[in-house]
Amino acid sequence: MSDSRTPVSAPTPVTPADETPAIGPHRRGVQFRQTHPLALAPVTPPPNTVDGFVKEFLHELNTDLGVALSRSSINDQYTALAHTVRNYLTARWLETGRKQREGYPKSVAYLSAEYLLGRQLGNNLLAANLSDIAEKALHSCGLSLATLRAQEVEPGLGNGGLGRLAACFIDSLATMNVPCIGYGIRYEYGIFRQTFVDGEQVEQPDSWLALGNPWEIAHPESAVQVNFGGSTETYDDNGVERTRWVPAWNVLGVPYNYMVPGYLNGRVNTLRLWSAQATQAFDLNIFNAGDYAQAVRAQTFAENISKVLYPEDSTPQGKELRLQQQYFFVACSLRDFIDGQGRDFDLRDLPERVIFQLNDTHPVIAVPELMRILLDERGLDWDEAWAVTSKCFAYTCHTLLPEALEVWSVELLGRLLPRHLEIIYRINDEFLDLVRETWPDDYLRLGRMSIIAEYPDRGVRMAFLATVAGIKVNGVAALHSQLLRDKVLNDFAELWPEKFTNVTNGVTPRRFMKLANPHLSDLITDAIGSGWVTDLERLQELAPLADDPDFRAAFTEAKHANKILLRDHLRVRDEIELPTDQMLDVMVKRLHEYKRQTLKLLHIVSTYEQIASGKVKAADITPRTFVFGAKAAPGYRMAKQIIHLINAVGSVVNSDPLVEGRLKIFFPANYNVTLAERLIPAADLSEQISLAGMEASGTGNMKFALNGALTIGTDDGANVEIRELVGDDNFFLFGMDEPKVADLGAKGYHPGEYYESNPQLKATLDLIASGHFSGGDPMTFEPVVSNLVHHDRFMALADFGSYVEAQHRVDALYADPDAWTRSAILNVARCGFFSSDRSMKDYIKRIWGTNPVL
Ligand code: NBG
Repeated sequence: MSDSRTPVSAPTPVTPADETPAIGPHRRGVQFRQTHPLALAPVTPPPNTVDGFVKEFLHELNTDLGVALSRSSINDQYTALAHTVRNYLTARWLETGRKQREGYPKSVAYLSAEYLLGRQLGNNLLAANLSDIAEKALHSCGLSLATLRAQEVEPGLGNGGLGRLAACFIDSLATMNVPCIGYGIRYEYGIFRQTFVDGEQVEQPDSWLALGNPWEIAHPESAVQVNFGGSTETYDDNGVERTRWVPAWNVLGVPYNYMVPGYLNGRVNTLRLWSAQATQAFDLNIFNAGDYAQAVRAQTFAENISKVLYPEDSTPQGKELRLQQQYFFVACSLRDFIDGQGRDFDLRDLPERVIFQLNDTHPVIAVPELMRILLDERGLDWDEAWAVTSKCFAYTCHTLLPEALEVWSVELLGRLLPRHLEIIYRINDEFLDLVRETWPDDYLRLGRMSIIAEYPDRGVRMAFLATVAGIKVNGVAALHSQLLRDKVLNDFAELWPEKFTNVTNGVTPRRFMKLANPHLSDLITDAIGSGWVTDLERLQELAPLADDPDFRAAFTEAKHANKILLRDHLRVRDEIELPTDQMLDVMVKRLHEYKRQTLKLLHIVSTYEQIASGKVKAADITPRTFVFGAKAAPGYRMAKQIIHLINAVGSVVNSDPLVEGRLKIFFPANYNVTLAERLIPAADLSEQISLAGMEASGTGNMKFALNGALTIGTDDGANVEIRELVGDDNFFLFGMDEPKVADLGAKGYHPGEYYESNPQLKATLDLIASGHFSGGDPMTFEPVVSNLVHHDRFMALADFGSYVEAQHRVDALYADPDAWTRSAILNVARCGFFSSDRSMKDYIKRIWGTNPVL
């Protein structure tokens, strides 16, 4: 036990020579005294008027970009506009920071390797209530806000739901006035840009920074050093044996700050993304000797760390560079947070200042990193360090697929982070002591629960480490949390039942309703006032209006207007001509077998086959437009073949006169947040058809329901809660539930039996197998068909019959527009629960404690 609290805080600063009390930042030793009245006054934003906005905009254009309006490019105008909006938010940002340092309220530090932010301009205008002023100001300069908005390249620093959730959460925390800092990685290349060549996915680099990024502010002077490799050694520290890490190499982490404005509340939180830089630009000796490439090798190597986002979703990528990325951003973030607490701060009080929320296992290496800081840098003993560390983290799990849980090989971890591996071993030893005490002689359990896996190779199970260290472990929907407790982390739940909790995901109504769907938003505001934007449960007040014919008509009109907007958008973006007078049936999400895009496709091909074979008259089917949007991980072959098949079916069906006016299939490439904002408000039917027990939550499902689409879905993830809230009459449920799936799996699943016994399913698969969609070549899609008929891990064939039957119910309801619209309105009215504001309240209540608020 260390008996003194002195060694814990950082070394005392050198006293300035003249002993005068310093004003201004101490951290870099800069001392200055303000005297000018303006320098002493609070920072103020530009005037909130059209003229004030124009002046600021022109100032940015002229002085920052150095161009006259008459000579400026659209990118100049967009950049100046972004800077202008930023300038309006700056005063609030500085004020938020000042208040933070004044009181040091407990903060949330959200650690996430991904943030799928979407475009910033519209959201920031909305948060600052500047949309109208900006529109008028630009108009008076002869410019259009819509054109400049279209110029923004969205920061695709995430793969899918997990990254988008992080973005929704930081929006909600700012809006709810909760001190939060988001930490992550500033990837130079985000999620790849998807294009199709002959229907096949081709990836292109996402050079989102090519035209500059007006939303970030770099602070190279505050770069943080991050070490890697080397070895550890012990030494004698006044009779105490201590360990230190002797690293072999290091890089710098340069912080880039982004504003995270709350909605109309004056708070602006920070998102801090780290960019890797070499500690030394190049080796001068080698350079002088003429080997230029070799001279910059170290630099290239270091900068690779934040070069590109791993495009994997729901399955981890066990690559060394990925572990480097994880440690890199976590080490920078912990250092940054701790340094920000001031010099005299005693790290033993850290749990009063922060909760580090671990967004999946990607940042879990933060646990041994904090231990290392406390033990090796601050001289705490093990028990003290663990007492602090085990109060600072909480872990959110986002998956159920066993193969998706990260395991790092001991060999790799030891090579890259030798001290961390030692610490992990010790954490595991102490933890296994506890397991032994609790269940003496239960060796199987010890093996099952050990943080270190022995098979197939020695590896560190990051989810277990997070569970052992976290104050809480949560799943992301009720069913998911229950399955975590009962299955994936069952031993841990027996040991610490109180550690496990649920927080159902949510989405931000600012971006996904107010910004994305102004038609519906205005209609809602006219009906119930504007309070719903920050208090989404108030949507309930819409429920009685489901029976009001005038409201229904207005609702239908808003949906139709959104279809027209989408049609216009896709016409330019993808040269697609979207029908606006029929059902729009949408499935957008990452391409993954468990999500079952193939099941959707089987339904489409089945409908087509029935017409093509004369079993059904084209005139008798409900006209539908199917839209897919999905990226496949570049190395995921089956997913890419499924994309190819969807496109192939689309090109045959779309050009077949037999189904003209009745069926269309579109697959706009490069589904992203920007496209989601256009598609979701226009959709009638939302496809949420994963195999029960596989989708942790889903958040697209919430966005669709809140925008007035009806869901056809399985009892999976948050679908379960959506259905419970909207009612069975307003949700098209189909398929096996999770216990049935488990039973069937245990009994032995034979997809061939479904193929043989369901003639419609057989005809459908046979049509694909015949080569009908591949120019007569039966081999092109043979792997997809044979995988379904012989393996079908996600039981698409087993659910096919029930799915088709549910689609008939969809058609029947759609045939009654009043009944359909009534249901759609009730979906909106009853889904207020799915606001990410509510998720944040649940985190505060169930995980973070009464603090942190205000
Ligand atoms: C995803 C799940 C989704 C869930 C999001 C956000 C990963 C690892 N998980 O179901 O697949 O909605 O996380 O929680 O990306």
